[in-house]
Amino acid sequence: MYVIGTAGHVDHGKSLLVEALTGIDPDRLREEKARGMTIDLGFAWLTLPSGREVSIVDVPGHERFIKNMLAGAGGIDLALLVVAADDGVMPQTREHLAILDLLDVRRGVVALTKRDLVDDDWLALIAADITETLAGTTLEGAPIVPCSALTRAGLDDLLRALDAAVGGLPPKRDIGRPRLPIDRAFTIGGFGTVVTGTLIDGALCVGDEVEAVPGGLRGRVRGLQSHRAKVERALPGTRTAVNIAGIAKGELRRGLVLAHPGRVRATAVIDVRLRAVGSAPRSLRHNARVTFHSGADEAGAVVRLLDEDEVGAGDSTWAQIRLGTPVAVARGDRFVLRTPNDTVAGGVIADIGPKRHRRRDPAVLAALAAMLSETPGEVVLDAVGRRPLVQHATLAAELTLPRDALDAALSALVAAGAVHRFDGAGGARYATAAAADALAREAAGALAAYHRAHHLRGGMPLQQLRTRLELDAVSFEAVGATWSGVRIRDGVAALASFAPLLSDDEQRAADAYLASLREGGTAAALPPELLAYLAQSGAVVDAGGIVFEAAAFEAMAAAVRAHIERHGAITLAEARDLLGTGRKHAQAILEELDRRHVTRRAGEARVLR
Ligand SMILES: Nc1nc2c(ncn2[C@@H]2O[C@H](COP(=O)(O)OP(=O)(O)O)[C@@H](O)[C@H]2O)c(=O)[nH]1
Ligand SMILES: [Mg+2]
Repeated sequence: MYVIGTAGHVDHGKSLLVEALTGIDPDRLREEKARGMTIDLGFAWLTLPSGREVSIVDVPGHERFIKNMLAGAGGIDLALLVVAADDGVMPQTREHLAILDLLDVRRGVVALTKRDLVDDDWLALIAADITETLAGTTLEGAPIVPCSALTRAGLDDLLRALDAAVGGLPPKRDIGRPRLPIDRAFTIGGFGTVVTGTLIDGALCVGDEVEAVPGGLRGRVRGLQSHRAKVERALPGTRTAVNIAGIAKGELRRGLVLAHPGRVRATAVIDVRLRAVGSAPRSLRHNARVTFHSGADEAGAVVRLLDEDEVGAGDSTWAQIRLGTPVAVARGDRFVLRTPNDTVAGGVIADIGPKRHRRRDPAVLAALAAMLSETPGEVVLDAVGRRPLVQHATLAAELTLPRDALDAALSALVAAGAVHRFDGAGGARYATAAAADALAREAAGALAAYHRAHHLRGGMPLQQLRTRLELDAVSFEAVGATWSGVRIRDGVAALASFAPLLSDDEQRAADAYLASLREGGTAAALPPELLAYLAQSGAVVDAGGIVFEAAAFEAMAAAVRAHIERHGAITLAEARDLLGTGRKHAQAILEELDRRHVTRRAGEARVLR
């Protein structure tokens, strides 16, 4: 399915021609009918002689409504440039043509309409002028078809020319990531919220979860229509009306993009290749304030020229555009820049997640050129390298690459060793080899430092290491599992080569402590780290602050267990008598056995679990 968009000066006969071709009056607003002038976008459709069905978007020609024209032109495949034979090429003929050129609309047909108003000589003169005007634009050489919407003369020729042009269009891209730039949002009684737009980049199905970007409002596709007919699945290229459950109309507006949740993101900074229009009255300067138009959206913007101080008419350069409000765009999308009265420039988006660049930095300019060079490997490597670790879904949302091209590029990079893949919950994560090495090195360094500071501890708490590396829990687990030199066990990480080892002084203190425990004496307090080490290594049992030599504790535990087996239960007083200790020690032992799930309380006594 393809979309034809009208273009041309106000009053040149665009809307009447659409009605003559389709039987549908595209001027649907009361105000449009009253003023006899198109204000906002109009929509119609048509079956061509070949049997192909196409959509038509009719745009306003008046310069006051050029932003509506831009919203419509953002999604078209083919231009129907309408020129009134009596008037000839006029200012918005040129401006619309410049916009089509900047948007890279490469196919078109010129309808030289109102043919009934002029003679053959005049018609030839105007046709020659049009040919000259098209020269050097994407529509150079487009067929010019004299016709009249009033008398219907030439309309068959026009349909044939449109049919031939549509037949030469490339198939619509399907990268499995549908986007619907919204051009209308309204409510229908009993149905709720409906949005319309031209679906691109993938199919949308009834039942799909959707998100409006920017803003992130979520809903579900309750119904789909194309050309007033119900469909279960809308394909890329179709004019689509989406009935959404879960989002109120008031929360939606022209310019937002409907997509599957998380698959399309909004950005307020983009890097672009831009070209100043050939007829620009003055140069576009560094830091110029403009209005940015892309898809059906617009936003105030500042243009930072990265390689020049100004761009002259017809010249191209690299720029970073900073937007006043975020827009949902993708790499490769086209855009137009306007000042209040003029279309000044336009071009293609190279990057939707750039850093702030130093101006005139050759490395930045080379990287941008690579972004547009369409070699997926370089683009993917660059995108992976922007952060230590990235999820597959994030890459897919950032890059305008078909899913299989992204996967193929990732596999090739992984096979070549340039990118490391980490499997974990929620899908694979990727890091450049350099970033993966840096993470492993940082972990090893952090552990070595930790072992030096705490040579008696078994290792560094995982939480602490993870925070140090600035990784989320799932990423940390996926990456940590690949470190061969690191042991992760019982909530701590340690270098594989590390084992806690006592110094001579510590060994002496520990020996003295154990000896005094064995003799039943009250040992001098031990530094907590050393005591923890002795407990960890199994030499002592720390029963809630009362320390026993391990062998003594085990013997008393066995006695308690045997007593319960014989008598069914044991009380604190019985335990004290049995063990020949004070009440405090007996209590500590019983509570430790509770903690170890050997016993449990039953009233005043304890029984086996
Ligand atoms: N004589 C004549 N008048 C036309 C023709 N097409 C349109 N018009 C008239 O031109 C005026 C503007 O037409 P419209 O379709 O609204 O122009 P738009 O602003 O380009 O959409 C209207 O009064 C139409 O009736 C035509 O082929 N012949
Ligand atoms: Mg009109």
